[in-house]
Amino acid sequence: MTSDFIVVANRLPVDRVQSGDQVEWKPSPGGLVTALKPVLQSREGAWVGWPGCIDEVNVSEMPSVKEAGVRMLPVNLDAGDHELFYEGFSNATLWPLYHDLIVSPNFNKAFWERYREVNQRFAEAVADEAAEGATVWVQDYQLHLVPGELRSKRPDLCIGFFLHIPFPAPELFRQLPWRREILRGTLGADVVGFHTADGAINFLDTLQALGEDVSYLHAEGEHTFVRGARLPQPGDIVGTVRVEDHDGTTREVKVGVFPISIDAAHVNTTAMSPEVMARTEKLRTQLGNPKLLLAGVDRMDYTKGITHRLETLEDLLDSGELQAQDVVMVQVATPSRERLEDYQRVREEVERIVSRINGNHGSLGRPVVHYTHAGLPFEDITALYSAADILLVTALKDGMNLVAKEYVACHSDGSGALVLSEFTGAATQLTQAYLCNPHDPESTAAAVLHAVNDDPNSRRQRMLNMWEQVRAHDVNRWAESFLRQLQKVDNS
Ligand code: ADQ
Repeated sequence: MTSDFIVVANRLPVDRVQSGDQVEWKPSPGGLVTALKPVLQSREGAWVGWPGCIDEVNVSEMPSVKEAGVRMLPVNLDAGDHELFYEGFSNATLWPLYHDLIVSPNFNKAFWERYREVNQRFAEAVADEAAEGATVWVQDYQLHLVPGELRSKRPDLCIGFFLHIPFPAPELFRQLPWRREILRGTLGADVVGFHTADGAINFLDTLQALGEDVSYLHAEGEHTFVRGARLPQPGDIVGTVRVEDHDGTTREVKVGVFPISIDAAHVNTTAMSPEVMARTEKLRTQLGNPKLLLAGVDRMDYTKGITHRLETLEDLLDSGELQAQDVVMVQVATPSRERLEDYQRVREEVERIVSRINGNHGSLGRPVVHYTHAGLPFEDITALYSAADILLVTALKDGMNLVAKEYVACHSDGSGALVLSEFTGAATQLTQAYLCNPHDPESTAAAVLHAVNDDPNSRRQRMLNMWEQVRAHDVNRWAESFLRQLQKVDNS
């Protein structure tokens, strides 16, 4: 029992790179680890998570604090855990259910049972590590049961839970056969956080529908939250839930809105560095210096609406509203969850549309769409953001979407334009984007044409306003606002 502050997430923020017999660990520089490093370092901190491989890894094999900047504690998953807990319950049940059933969730008892077991394992690892009265911050949908498990093992802990993906409307969530267990597990936390007010309210409404004692702090009348009456601000608590623990004691759980963000200064500095600026120039030249460069950057996931945006481009080319000789689009899609059928299907569909557009509108040596199914180094991603005249974020549903914020951070000079789906958490903050409904092809086409034809001053002002928003609400502010709420809790 040594750590005063523990982050627990499905993945550790390091990648294991094996070349021959040599194993090396590389820190994976995500926003989350950047934001949490100062807290982890200033309080005896640790990060508990899966090291990303199915071989058994010992603590002694993990990179030292000096190398990784953070103390890493591995929770091992075997091939069966990976299939049933990670690919199964996390990504074939909860992921589609929480993203409004874009594909059908697989309700499978074997998935659920393994999810429960693996969550118990994560909770045990944390319970063994946490010092008396420590703060534990549990991340995301893979670990819904960890707060509840921890609460029963270690009532002295102060526990936070943050969901990185949307929380669906009660009518959808209630389909889940294990809905009560998931809710009860989550309510083991003292503070439960969502990106948006809709997520927080959906969670509270679901609890109320299932008979929990819920009160909404910004209520106009008892138990009614008037949506839009007063938009909750980042860091606001939207409601509380009174819960009774196994030992008969009652507690209050606070439910709040904490929109995540990026390390805006770091992304901006990267984009402005001479190396990345040179790469940006080179990229535009390689692409033939088109009049209009469009870009899409995503994980290959059916929630991201990649096929929808490609079809919009195709419509605009077919109708002659955009001319093939003027336009180039770059679509970069990182491989993701490749063993799942729905992911294979979306990849095939994306590739079919790309080749149809190039077949109909490209010419030899001059494709309209440049597509790669690969993860790129962050410097290349920032060069692409900087080069692109318009970034297309057309997610059908997305908790936040950090890509939109990264793009804005690369355009602090007011260049560029962002076409952004209304169904992203980012749209609640980046209200100056050219917003679209990706389910409606005409709406997306209109947003693209608006961005192209807008008065340059108005377009510039939109981007400058969004940069102000992203700069002021960076990932540090997100972490601080959540931890501030958690620090107010006293379980002693
Ligand atoms: P994701 O669904 O993974 O995250 P997003 O927020 O857009 O989506 O983050 C993707 C990250 O991956 C970005 O930092 C981006 O730069 C990087 N990336 C994307 N494509 C890449 C490529 N081809 N090569 C290299 N890097 C690439 C989940 C939720 C989101 C929520 C985040 C954080 O689904 O809604 O915003 O968590 O809470």
